[in-house]
Amino acid sequence: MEAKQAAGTEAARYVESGMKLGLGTGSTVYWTIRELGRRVREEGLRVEAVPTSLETEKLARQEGIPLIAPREVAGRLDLAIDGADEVDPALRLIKGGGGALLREKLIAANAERFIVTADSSKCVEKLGRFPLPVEVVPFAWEWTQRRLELLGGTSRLRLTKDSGEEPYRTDNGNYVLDCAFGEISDPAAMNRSLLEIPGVVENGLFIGLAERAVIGYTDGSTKTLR
Ligand code: ABF
Repeated sequence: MEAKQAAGTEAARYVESGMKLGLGTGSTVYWTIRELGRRVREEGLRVEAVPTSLETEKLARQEGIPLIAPREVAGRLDLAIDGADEVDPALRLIKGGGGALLREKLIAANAERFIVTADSSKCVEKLGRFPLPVEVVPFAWEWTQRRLELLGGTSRLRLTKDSGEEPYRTDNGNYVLDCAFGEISDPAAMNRSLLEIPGVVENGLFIGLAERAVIGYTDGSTKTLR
């Protein structure tokens, strides 16, 4: 069993019948969704889920996992499970490589518990080796980019994979600037600075949201960081 499958499958163990879930995006949480689908079909697991992306919505439907809209969740979600691009020892994350960071942060912030699942290559001592995704409105994005780069780095407008020229659009119709800031010494401060820039909608720094991380290794073993 490879590392992503081990981590994603293990993360599904935290799900109990009756839960309202937030289901994330990416190739690790893919295995969480597959395992939940198996439990729904074979064990009668009763859950309802809010997907964080159109990609996850499609996969969850295929797996027979009942889906609900955010407005159908009276209070907070019971549990959100999602992947990450980087995880530091304090469980601070960089997310958004998959472009779903805004909905992912909304769901993680509105869940009683948020568990992140990743293969061990995502574990870092300091965040920032992975370019930080920042979601920006398309209007005057070049002005926003200039303000972002004053924080000390370079950034690139994310393009669609196929065309290579068209700007990538998030599910919310926005652009993504991938920002190479280098090592981020104070992620919380960086998060605040980014959110003060007009035109920035959200960024991929998840601070103080994850309560544990399920990490998978190439030998199929997993470890839980708290
Ligand atoms: C998603 O999971 C994104 O935030 C992040 O980019 C991705 C991690 O990718 P993967 O699990 O495919 O390695 O939530």
